[in-house]
Amino acid sequence: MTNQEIAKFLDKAAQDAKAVEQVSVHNNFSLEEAYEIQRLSIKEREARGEKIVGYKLGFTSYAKMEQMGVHDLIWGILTDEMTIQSGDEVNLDRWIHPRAEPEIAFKVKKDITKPIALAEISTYIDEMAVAIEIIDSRYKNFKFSLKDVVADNCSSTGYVIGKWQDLDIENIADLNISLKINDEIVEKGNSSAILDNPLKSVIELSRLASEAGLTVKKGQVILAGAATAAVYLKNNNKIESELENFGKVEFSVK
Ligand code: OOG
Ligand code: MG
Repeated sequence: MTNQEIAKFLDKAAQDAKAVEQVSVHNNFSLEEAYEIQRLSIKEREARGEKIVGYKLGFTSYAKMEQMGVHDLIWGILTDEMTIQSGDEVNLDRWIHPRAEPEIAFKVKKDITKPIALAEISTYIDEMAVAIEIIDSRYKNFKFSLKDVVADNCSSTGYVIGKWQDLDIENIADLNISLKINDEIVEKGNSSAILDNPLKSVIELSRLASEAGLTVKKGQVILAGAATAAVYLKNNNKIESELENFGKVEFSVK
């Protein structure tokens, strides 16, 4: 398949909620091309009217790297179609084998057009919130190589964001975060697990986006990557994430 064909193939797998074979098994493509495939798959979404609303980083914590067996930082694109409102109930059938993970979200205050340094973060980021990311690999058994997961837009499929609050630079690198399913804690971690400081995810994104010639725009959202492993969702689950000092966010599945 050409890169364009692979992009359409993965886009269709997502739309049909049907797992497919890892595309790298029968197709030879580089990591750079995997990102091109990712962008082409987003173009399919844009052609259907979806809008890019932000970016996500993946494998920014050891817990996630170990769970999935991929040890390189990755980045993907979020569209408005993936947004789930806080408190919503959604149907589990829209996904293949969804997992949830607790995340920290940042809001972009000023266009990021170049690699930025941690010291200038407050120029570019002014708000943060607790979030939940729903990931749903399009690959059978949720198994993939680095190139496969990148081509598949890093398993992106949904996210829920809590109340936006002022960025707390002072404490951001030491906040407890947890994931609860039906009121029971299933994952517990600390924000330090995310690259020692989740703001470093923004720094990494600024570098990667600028290498790719992309601007991370004012108002867009950045998910820093999960601090803990992800958990499979089942029917009638209420999923809640709590971030120390920043409250909770929840949604549920039928
Ligand atoms: C890939 C996405 C990783 C994170 O927060 O580390 C990710 C996956 O685990 O399927 O979103
Ligand atoms: Mg994630």
